[in-house]
Amino acid sequence: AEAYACWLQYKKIEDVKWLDNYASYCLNIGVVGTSEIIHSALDELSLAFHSMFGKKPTVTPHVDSETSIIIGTYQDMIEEEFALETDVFQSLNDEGYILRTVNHLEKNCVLLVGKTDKGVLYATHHLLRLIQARESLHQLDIVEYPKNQIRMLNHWDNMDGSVERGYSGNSIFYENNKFTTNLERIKDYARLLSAVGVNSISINNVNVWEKETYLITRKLLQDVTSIADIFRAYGIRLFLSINFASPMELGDLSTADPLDNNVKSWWKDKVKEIYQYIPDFGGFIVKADSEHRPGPFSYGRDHADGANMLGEALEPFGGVVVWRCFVYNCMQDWRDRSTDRARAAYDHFKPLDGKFKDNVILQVKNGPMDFQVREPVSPMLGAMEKTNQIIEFQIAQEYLGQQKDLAFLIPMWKEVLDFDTYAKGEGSTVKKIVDGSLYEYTYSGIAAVSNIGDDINWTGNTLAQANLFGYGRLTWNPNLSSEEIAKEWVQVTFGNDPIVVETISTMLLDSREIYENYTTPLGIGWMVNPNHHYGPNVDGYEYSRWGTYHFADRDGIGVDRTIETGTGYAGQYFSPNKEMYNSLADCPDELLLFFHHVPYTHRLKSGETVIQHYYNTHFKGVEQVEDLRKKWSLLEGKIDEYRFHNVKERLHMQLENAIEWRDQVNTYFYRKSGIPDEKNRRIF
Ligand code: BDP
Repeated sequence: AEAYACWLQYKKIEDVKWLDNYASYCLNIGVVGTSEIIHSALDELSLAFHSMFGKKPTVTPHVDSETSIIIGTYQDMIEEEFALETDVFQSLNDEGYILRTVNHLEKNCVLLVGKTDKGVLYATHHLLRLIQARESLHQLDIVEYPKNQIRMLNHWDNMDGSVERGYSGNSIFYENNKFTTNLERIKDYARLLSAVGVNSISINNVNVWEKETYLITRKLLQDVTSIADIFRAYGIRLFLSINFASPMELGDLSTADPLDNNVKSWWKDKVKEIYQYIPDFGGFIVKADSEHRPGPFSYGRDHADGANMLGEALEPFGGVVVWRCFVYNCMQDWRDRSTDRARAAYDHFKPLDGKFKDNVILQVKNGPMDFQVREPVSPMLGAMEKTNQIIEFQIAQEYLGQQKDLAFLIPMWKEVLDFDTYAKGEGSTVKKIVDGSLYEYTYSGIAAVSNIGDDINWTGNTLAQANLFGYGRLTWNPNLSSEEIAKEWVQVTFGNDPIVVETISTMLLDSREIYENYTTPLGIGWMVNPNHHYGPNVDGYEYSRWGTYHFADRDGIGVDRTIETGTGYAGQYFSPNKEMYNSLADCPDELLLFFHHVPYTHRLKSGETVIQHYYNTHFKGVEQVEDLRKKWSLLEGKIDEYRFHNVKERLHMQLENAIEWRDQVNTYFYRKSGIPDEKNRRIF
């Protein structure tokens, strides 16, 4: 039960001091106004209070002298009665809220007012987090609103029930090429997501295969509608990934050319039909001309032609097109060094800036390659002044240990969001680009590939729940620190025992660096097994068509992406990042091999040589995993058995994986270079 509940534990409160503090507020709810979303908020409160205080709260559709929590939207509240400041609400966006302790009818009450009903729902969850973290309610004075407009999850679920890059069982949406009948689980998912502020979701893989192409047909739209209804009650808008070739695969057309009039009207009719089912449908996610998916290139058209055609169809209904920028040649010849996959998105899209319709949003992966443990920030971010952008993260740990190994991703995402692109001079951070403020985008925000499946604990490794939770929290407010998010998550998930909070927080916060240590430090990436991407295989992709090379030979390693002698990729950045990455002397150690090919004996800023750094980090990484295991074992008895054993087992797998990485990587580079470890440790 604990594993399934994630951050909605609502454990019974035993401590009398806290019970008194909370019970004085929580047993009498007065609601002003109503809506489906407010209903969800009330359900959550009732459930939580019942579970924490052992007593169901009374809910009345008005406020009276008994009321201890007052709930409603700004619109429905009487400003004077509750001393609401008009200017505060004017400054909030639609999802904002205030949470305040007030004196009403000579009684202390918690006032919970949303700018709209969505704000009410988010305020509710805020209150429940406070209680679960044992914060006092006596003097609340909180004004909150999300910093990012679109806060989306992308599912890579297929209708056969599999999940592309899924590490937690099968899809919760589909089984055997049909929609699931377990709608209760989808509702629980919606609850979890709304608790951390996610407001958009796409429910099928970006690779739209045959079955999923049919999601936009009458046969399946009824089922899609049922799912959309569930999410709507939690403030979440539904999107679908579409197949660009749908007019051919579903219609009788012989082309999907975006400039063809029949194609245009086919999409217009299709969109109209979808909105008859789902009036607030979000729009389409499109992976086009990428990894063998169809797109406008087949017709000699560009991405703007393709995206705008769909944008035109969605426009009358307020829908948007989320067009992915993960476009590159996945069939390149490894013998030909003239192309660089890292350059691809920028090369394709930069020339199109200004050509996209206003309801088209480009979705850009955080790095130029593909979700490696360390990549520079994509130079696309900041490069498109006139085109709406959202960033794409991957919560699913495809390249980060697949939810067997521990990797808390918040610190990595924070690095990205805090990165200064210098696009409009100093201070042009990625977070200002994706929150829309730098270029005043109409649409902006953050999307991420979800990491959940139908495993009992949703995420395979229970500690991977922290990434989904943290994604939501960070997307809501990118200024939260990794430490705050980690602590908050542990508290709502495992309770408030200081040893538990401290131990798990530390484990989380160190984990990404540990993973990097035993895998691919210095920004090199891709030494994984082909296809499934788990475990080491140093040359696994070295002679393949995917464009992911490390160029290790007997003398050195790294990809020369400099302007003078390399692929020129460094030139895609604004100054001074361009010069920094381009210069061997100035390039930060952690990205050195992403930008430069250097001899093994090259000295890092730390003073170590590259080869010695590799040996050191790989030995250290394994020791650190052993230490993680020790830390976890001390928690035995402090958390429930199921979750304790789940993580214990995963840490064991992680140790085996780390040892394999250490031994393969160290041996490989020792054999290539012939340079021994200075400390004479065992290399095979
Ligand atoms: C890669 C995945 C692949 C996805 C692709 C994408 O390996 O399964 O389809 O990204 O983002 O990371 O489209």
